[in-house]
Amino acid sequence: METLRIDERTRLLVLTGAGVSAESGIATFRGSDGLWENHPIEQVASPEGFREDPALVWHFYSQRRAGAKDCQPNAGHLAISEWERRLGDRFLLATQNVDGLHRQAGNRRVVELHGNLFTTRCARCDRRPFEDRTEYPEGTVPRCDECGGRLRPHIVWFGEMLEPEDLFRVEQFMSEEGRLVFLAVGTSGAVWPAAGFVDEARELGGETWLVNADPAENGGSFHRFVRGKSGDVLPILLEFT
Ligand code: BV8
Ligand code: ZN
Repeated sequence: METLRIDERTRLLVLTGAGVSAESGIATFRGSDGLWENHPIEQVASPEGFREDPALVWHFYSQRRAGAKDCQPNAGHLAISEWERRLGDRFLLATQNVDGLHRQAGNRRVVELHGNLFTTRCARCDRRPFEDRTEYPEGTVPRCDECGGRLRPHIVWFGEMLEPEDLFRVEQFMSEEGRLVFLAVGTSGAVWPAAGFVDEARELGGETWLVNADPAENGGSFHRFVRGKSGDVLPILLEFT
């Protein structure tokens, strides 16, 4: 396997997707061929879906909270956390995952591009999003105790913009001085704008790597592709950096 070289000028940007959490027992999106209880995920994870049937959407997220709450980080998460420990501010992690496992594995320089499963906010007033691990019983739509509006998961749904400051933080990191290495792990490269990061990294002269169990939709954009499970491959890459 080619070696991922990291020297004192290297700045490592890691992007993760659902594949990194698969070995922790969390289902990927493509694995369930994009369906949840016969609903296309793009439909349930959307503002339209929430307007149409908020109880169904809360049932979907309550089930995912139940499924994720006892999961532990795996060897892939731990390798990514070790890279942060070694590189400090020459490391940044952008994750598409909402399961919180990277923080549990020790990462602190994390941008949760698509939000967090265990955080809830009010769909009406601008009270701060708050930690909420509640698995709401089927049929309930929790209400805001400040304005009476509907509560919603603090998740970026399909058709919703990502937080501008999150995207800015990733762009800023990519464009700073040094030798940029971009490593995408466990992502099918299907969802934008995260799927476009590899193109930006290349334009900035970065060396781009993909570690994934299968070929990805944007796989052709990467200089290197290492096919395999992140829990197996990342510890080996780490050992040689
Ligand atoms: C936006 C929160 C501006 C939800 C998520 C064209 C038409 C229509 C829409 C669009 C379009 N072009 C762009 C868009 C917009 C859309 C999009 O990209 N759609 C896609 C489907 C075409 N993007 C958006 O809407 C984004 N917002 O663009 O705003 C805008 C506004 C209005 C209109 C247009 C544009 C918002 C995107 C965020 C959506 N929210 N998550 C939730 O989680 O409940 S995305 C969600 O799906 C996940 O967060 C995750 O990011 C994504 C699934 O992707 P992956 O993480 O890659 O997971 P996946 O299962 O796909 O792949 C796993 C991979 O791992 C596989 O390849 C597998 O081989 C591999 N694997 C498995 N096991 C392992 C492994 N690899 C290694 N080791 C293993 N063990
Ligand atoms: Zn409110």
